[in-house]
Amino acid sequence: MLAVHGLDISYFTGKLEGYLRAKGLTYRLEEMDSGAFHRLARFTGVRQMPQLEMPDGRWMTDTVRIIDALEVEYPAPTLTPGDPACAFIARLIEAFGDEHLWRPALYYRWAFTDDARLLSGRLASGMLRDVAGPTALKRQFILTRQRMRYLHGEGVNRGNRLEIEADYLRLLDALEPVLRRRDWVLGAAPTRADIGLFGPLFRHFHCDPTPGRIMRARAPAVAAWVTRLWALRGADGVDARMLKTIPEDLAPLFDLIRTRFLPEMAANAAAVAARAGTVIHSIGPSTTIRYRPNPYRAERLSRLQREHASLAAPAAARVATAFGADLLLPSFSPIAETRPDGPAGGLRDRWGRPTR
Ligand SMILES: N[C@@H](CCC(=O)N[C@@H](CS)C(=O)NCC(=O)O)C(=O)O
Repeated sequence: MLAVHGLDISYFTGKLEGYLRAKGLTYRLEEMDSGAFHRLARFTGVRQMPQLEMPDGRWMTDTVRIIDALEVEYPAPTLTPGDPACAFIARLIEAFGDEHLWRPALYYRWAFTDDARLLSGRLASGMLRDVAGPTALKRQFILTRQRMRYLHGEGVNRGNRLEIEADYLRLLDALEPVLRRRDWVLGAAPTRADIGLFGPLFRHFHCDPTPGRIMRARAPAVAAWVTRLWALRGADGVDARMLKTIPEDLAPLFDLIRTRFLPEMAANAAAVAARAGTVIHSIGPSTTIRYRPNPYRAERLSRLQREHASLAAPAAARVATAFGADLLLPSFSPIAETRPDGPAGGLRDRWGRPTR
């Protein structure tokens, strides 16, 4: 049986669980403690969760690479649309879910008292169960670490927090009418677009107290979609291969991707390429965000660019029409993949930075 090593409050563990449920693949969740977090990284070269243990003893990490591999190893039901334009859009929405929604998801978890108290308690008794010491101290350690890394470290401050909240509220407003009309983001079958959005929308926005309250009041159809995806045991006879058209009602979501996500990905990639110390990016009228460049994200944009470049002209034209722009991806020199597939290239962290 597949074993997912992670936590039941983790964004990317939730994304992988959603994917396995949509595929109808049986798995068990092994709750990581801090020792396992360090130990298991030796199998894959990346210190992060989830780490996936395959029945034949192989280890994999990075949900994008895992899903790429499992889509080949377990082809049915597929979550990859047969139509190349739809397949590209699904991957783009997945990347938006993975990378752009990370900041608002972490912000809602660690900036609000109720959420931070609940989740620091969960991490103290779960992830840090193998560390000796009083729970109150462990909780304080977690609170300080997470706020440093995921508020300060992701560039959140009092001046830009409303823009970060807007990312969540606009997402709900973009998805609510779509999910009132149909079950899945791209049509009658779940795809990687649903899976990518599921990480933040399930584990953070749906389950954490503050964004959960907002979701229930503002976007009940999104809340229903979260539980619909969680309840899947295989795609129930529907298959993404049937999806052939890019739905027009996704325009508000594409707008967020075009105006909020891709420009920031490009600014980050330019900073990585220039070996700059800081990304400085404008995210609203007189609102900027500053943070340390993220090499993993730069690679992710390169990957999207390569996939976009490999589309045949008619598919690329349909993608351009859907996005209302000729140029989907900002142009800059693609960054070569530097992340190792295994531990041979040394240990890295979730940002793609070398670590020990
Ligand atoms: N790109 C990775 C991201 C995985 C990731 O960021 N996982 C988070 C938990 S949801 C993590 O391991 N954080 C480690 C830390 O906080 O140091 C994927 O797709 O799996």
